[in-house]
Amino acid sequence: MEALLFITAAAGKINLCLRLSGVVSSPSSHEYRFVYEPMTWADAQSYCRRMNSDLATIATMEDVETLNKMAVMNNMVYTSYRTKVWTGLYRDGWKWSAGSRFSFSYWKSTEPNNNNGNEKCVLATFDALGKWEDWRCDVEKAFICSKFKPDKCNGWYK
Ligand SMILES: [Ca+2]
Repeated sequence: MEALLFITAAAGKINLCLRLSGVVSSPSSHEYRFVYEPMTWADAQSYCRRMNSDLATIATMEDVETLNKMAVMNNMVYTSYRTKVWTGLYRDGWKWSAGSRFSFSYWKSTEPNNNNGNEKCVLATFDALGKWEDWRCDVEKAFICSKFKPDKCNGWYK
C-alpha cells in the first residue's frame, strides 16, 4: 500500500488530502441526484438549473461507478421508467450541459447511432451498467442532476 498525504491551504483553511493507492479508489468528481419525474431533455435541464445544479456531467469511471451504486440502491435496474435516464450530454460536437469539456465517454457498443438523424440527447441505461445511448430529446424520461464537488483535493487524486 502506498500512502501520500498532501496539505494544501487556501482562504485561511488547511486541507488534508490522504491518498491510499490501491486501497481507496478516486472519489467521484460530482455529486448526483436522480429525479424520477419524467421530462424532456430541455425541461430536465431547466429543472436541474433551478435547483442550483445542472443536467449530469459524467466525467470519469468513478462517476459511472457512483451512479451504478446509486441506481442499485434506488432499485432502478428493475423499474422500467427509471432504467433509462437523461444525462447532460448532447450532440453539438458532443457537449455537457454544465459546460465541461467532453473527453470521457461510456457508450453502448452500438451507440451513438443517431437513429433517423434525430438523436441529439444522451441517456444512461442502468440495465446496462450505466452505458450511454443517444435518443430523441423530446422523449420524457427521469434524469440525473449533478454538481461539481468543490473538493480541495481534486487534482491531487488524478
Ligand atoms: Ca441511439
